[in-house]
Amino acid sequence: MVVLIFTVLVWWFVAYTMEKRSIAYGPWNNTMFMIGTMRELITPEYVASKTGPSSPRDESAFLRTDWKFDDAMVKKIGMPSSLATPNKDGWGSLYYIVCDFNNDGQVPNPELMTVPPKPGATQKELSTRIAIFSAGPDGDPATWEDNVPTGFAR
Ligand SMILES: [Ca+2]
Repeated sequence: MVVLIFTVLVWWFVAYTMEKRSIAYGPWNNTMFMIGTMRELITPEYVASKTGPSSPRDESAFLRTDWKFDDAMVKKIGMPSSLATPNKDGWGSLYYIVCDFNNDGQVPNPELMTVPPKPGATQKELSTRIAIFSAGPDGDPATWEDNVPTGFAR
């Protein structure tokens, strides 16, 4: 009987702390994971195929993930029961994406594209084909301290 009560108490405590943790860290961790896999799997060509031929191929403008990902890509990106999805971050906002559409292996640094830019940011170009970030819990891309990631330049 004592063992049973003890087991129930331990179970309750573990369930309680796990729930608290998932509330506190869920959106962050889910968003970080999602951005990590999307950065690996999504290419500018994929983005172009989703946004359609009439959409401008402008590297210096933010794209938002308001297109429909095909099921195969959603499956690849994966992460069942995540708060964050390939379309929206853990706080329900679309991601910000910058793509290397002219295929020179560089994109403008998103830190300089927000209004105002990230304080102290100077690096104009990043050596990558795609940059993805979340505006964080405040939903404002210009407040970099809560963005995921919090910056791009090294
Ligand atoms: Ca922000």
